This record gives sequence, C-alpha cells and structure tokens, in this order.
Amino acid sequence: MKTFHNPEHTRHVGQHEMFRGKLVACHEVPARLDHVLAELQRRPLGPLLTPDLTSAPASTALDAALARVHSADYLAFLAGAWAEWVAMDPANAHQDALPSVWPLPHRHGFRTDRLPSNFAARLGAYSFDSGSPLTAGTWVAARAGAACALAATQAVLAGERSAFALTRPPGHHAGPDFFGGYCFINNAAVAAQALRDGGVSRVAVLDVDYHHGNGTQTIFYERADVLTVSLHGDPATEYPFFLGHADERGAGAGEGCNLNLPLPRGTGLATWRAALDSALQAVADFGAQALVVPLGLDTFAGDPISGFTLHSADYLGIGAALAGAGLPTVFTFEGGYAVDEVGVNAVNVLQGFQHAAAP
Ligand code: B3N
Ligand code: ZN
Repeated sequence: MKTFHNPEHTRHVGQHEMFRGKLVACHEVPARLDHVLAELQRRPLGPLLTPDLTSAPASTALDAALARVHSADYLAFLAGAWAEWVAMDPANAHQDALPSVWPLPHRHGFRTDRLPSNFAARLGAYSFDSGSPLTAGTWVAARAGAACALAATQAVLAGERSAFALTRPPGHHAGPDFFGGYCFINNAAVAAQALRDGGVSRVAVLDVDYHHGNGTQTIFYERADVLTVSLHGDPATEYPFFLGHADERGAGAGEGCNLNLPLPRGTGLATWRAALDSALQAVADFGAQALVVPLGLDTFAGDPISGFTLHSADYLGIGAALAGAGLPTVFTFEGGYAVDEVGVNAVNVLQGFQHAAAP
C-alpha cells in the first residue's frame, strides 16, 4: 500500500481549542502524524511518498479537485484568512484565529445572504465551532493534505488495491463552505469526488471515526452516485451533536444514499463490529465500485476525548473486515488523540487490510 504523507502538516499547529468555557491545549497535534509515519517505518506496508506540490499541472489539478467539493468563496476565504486576521490587528500574528460569533441560519432570522466585511464575523460564518484554530499555516497544510488525498486516489485509479493519505489537519467535518472539528478541507470528499471524476460510477465513503462525518454527509447528501455511511458516537450526547442521526437518509436524488449508525458512548468491539457489518452490507447493496475510508482512531479505549472501548489488537480485524468489501480503497487519516498509540492503531488497520486483501 502506498502512503502519501503531508510534508507541510507542521505548518498547522493550533495553540488552543475552546472546551466548556476554557481554552485548552489542542488535541490535534503534529505528533499524531509523526507517530503513524514512524510506525509505517517500523512495519513497512509499501512506499512512503509525498505528493507533487510544486509543478504547475499538479497545482492546477489540485485546485480543480478542491473546487469540486468546496465553494469558491470558502476556498478564497481560507486562502486569505490569516492575512485578514493579522490585518485586523498586528498583534493577532501571535495568536490563532478562533470564531466567537455565528449567524444561526435556521433560527431567529439571522441573515446569511449578506456576508459581513468584518473578518471576525466571516470567520464565524464559515465555521461551526470554536475548537478549530486557524493558524498562519493552516491553508498551506490543509491544501497539501488534499494533495495527499488526490495522489492516493490517483494511485488507486491507476490500479493499486489501496492507498493511504496520511495527513493532518483532518477533514471529515469540513463541509462545502465551512470548517470545524479540527477540519478545513474534506480530504475524504476530495478522494470520493476524484474517484467519480476518474470514471468510477458508484463510490462509497465508510467513515469509521468516533465522530460523525457531518461534512462528508453534507457534501454528498443529495447525490445518488456517492453513498455516505458513518458509524459514530450518538449525536444525542457526542460531538458534532447537530447531525448524525439514523433518520438522515439522504435527500432528493440522494434519498437512501446516506446511512448513519449512531452508537452509545461506551460501545465495545462486539457492538461496533456488528455496526461495521451493517455498513459493509450497505456498501455492497449500493453496488459501490470503490471505497473511501475516513480512518479515525479515536474509537480507541484510551482516547482522551471519545467514548468507545476498542483496543489496539482490534484494529487488525477491522482492517481485514474492510478488505472484505473487495473494493479499491483510499484511506484518509482523521481523528485519534491517544498520541502514543495512534501510530500502532492506524497501522494495525492498514496491515489487517493489506494482509486480508493479498491474493
Ligand atoms: O469533544 C470535545 C472535547 C472533549 C474532551 C476534552 N477534554 C477532555 C479536555 C476536550 C474536548 N471537543 C469538541 C471537539 C471535538 C472535535 C473532534 C474532532 C474529531 O476527531 N473528529 O473526528
Ligand atoms: Zn473523531
């Protein structure tokens, strides 16, 4: 399995996230990726590569791929956000941008048809939480991360059985025009759309992160060509709270093309694996020809912000079960904050997949 890792990920280093009224140290830290990379060096599964970030054709293709899943105004906002933040006040150069005001579009009549010129207001208009610091290097890191997702997808389109986009910041909470949940560019959506654009007629996204992949769901919600499936902590009690219920089945042409499998806090392997079997059955029933797996490892018992109880050895079997779908598969690295274990857990999934997928 080829791994495309993000050489720019250390450009994104948040200082704080807001949690219950306090600024706390960020959980989404560079060491997460470093541990996965180190484990892949200890237990090689294939070439460790970086995407082409310099050539003009690659850059053009990347911007086109981003524009397939995110709005032009959102991408322009992200690209210029740091400069605008510092322009508000030169002292801002020393602190992350965190939103603190939101328009609540569905209630109270706040208007979203007029975007304020004030940067702090637009920061809120393009986000849904105050836990996702935007930093000087966020755009560069997130864009290079999408290049990893695109390169992994191109490898699979070229005939590889699987490929891994090892990148941060993660992506599955980012929607067409919003960031949140530590995510800015939706790498899994970039991969799914690039598979479609590469000629795969039906693509499934099977999100195994602890948190519901609300951004991916929203991007594809009215589409019949991309099935989105997510197994996650029940939004009644778990982040992102406002999406991820079982009755969200897709809309319009996409009716029936979204499946949410919310699980209670405390869920262990047996229940989680039964949900995975349901998810895999849905992927088979859909007739998917390729699979994207947003790979979060925050289902781990030792994760500091999550509530499932999976153990390191369990991830080998999970990888094997994913291989059982028999589909060309792109993995994107998502959550997982037990930093010392995240490398072992991620590579266990990939190794389990690779061994089961071997002819
Ligand atoms: O859920 C949290 C959170 C929980 C516990 C914390 N402690 C113990 C200090 C701090 C934060 N915050 C909400 C933001 C969660 C973002 C999740 C990103 C993710 O992994 N998505 O897949
Ligand atoms: Zn997560």
